[in-house]
Amino acid sequence: MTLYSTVSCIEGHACRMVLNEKEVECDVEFVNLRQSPNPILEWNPYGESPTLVDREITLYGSHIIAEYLDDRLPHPPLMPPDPANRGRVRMMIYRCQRDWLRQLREFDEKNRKPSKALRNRICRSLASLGQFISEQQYWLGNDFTLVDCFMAPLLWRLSHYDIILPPQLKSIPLYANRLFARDSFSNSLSHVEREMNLSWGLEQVLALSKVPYLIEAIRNWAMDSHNTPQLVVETDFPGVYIPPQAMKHADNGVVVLNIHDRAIDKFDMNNDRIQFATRFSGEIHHIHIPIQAVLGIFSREQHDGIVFRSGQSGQTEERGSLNEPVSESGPLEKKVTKPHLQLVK
Ligand SMILES: N[C@@H](CCC(=O)N[C@@H](CS)C(=O)NCC(=O)O)C(=O)O
Repeated sequence: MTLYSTVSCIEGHACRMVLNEKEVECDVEFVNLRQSPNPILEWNPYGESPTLVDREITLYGSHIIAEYLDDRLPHPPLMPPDPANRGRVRMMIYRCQRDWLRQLREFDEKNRKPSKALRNRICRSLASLGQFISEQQYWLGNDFTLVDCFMAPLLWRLSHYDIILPPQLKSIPLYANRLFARDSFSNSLSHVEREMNLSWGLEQVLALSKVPYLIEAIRNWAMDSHNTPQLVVETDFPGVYIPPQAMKHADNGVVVLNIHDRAIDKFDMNNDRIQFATRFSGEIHHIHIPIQAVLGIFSREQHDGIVFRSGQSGQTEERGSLNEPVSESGPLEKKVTKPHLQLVK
């Protein structure tokens, strides 16, 4: 089996990652399409990278190659078993190719950096399509699929294309690091691709945010001191789910929630998100807050705690009255005046 690919082709990179996931013996031949005659024309009438030759069959179109490899080499499976989820994988690869890979390639072919408009568009669409990534390991859920083999080469190239994700969108870099740490990814890189993101090894060290550890510490300190730990949350942050009854009391895109064990149930925090259940008007609601949406945490009684960052409004620790109380029972908090918070960078 031979895969022909250029040294920097994004789609070729995706197929190389699939091959490495399958741990199959395959020759990867790096080709130069500018050579005359184009070496791929022998196999593919379009002369495009990637092209796969496997015994008597030749395939091109990266999604076709990727699915063929998954059919031909079933372990580990990279497609879900059921038709609906297989359809989701196919749709996401289609969108990834159409909205991102093809457009970036067009700039590459002209030897130009992508326009600012395209970079902004990619940033926005990554943010909106990737907003659930903080709840799961991979793009479509907790199973690694072919979609991740297409996302990895794209995410690897973001800094190369000067596409800078907003700092509050940390779940995508965390997801990217999860992909880059796979052997199949590092083994799939050509020497040119390896140089595209030299800072990755350093950034990886930052992958574990200290924020959840600090939230846990301040929450425990407040509860052990018979005080009330209050979480300050940016309500518009993608992936925040707070029931409408609580949202009504948000002030300037910020809501303060009592997260004392007495006020909530099933508090569950990991490096990406906080979840808990609470009651409003006797009804149980499940709250979901990506860690990046947390602006700070402090004790209501001592007005002491930590600010992680300011909200979109630009206010910082000098934020005074955050919102009015609704009831003593739910997690909504009483008016807070000038907590003495320390800004943690
Ligand atoms: N839709 C194709 C696109 C493949 C493609 O256009 N590849 C580029 C290289 S990344 C190419 O071969 N361009 C032709 C050229 O540079 O002459 C796929 O997904 O494989």
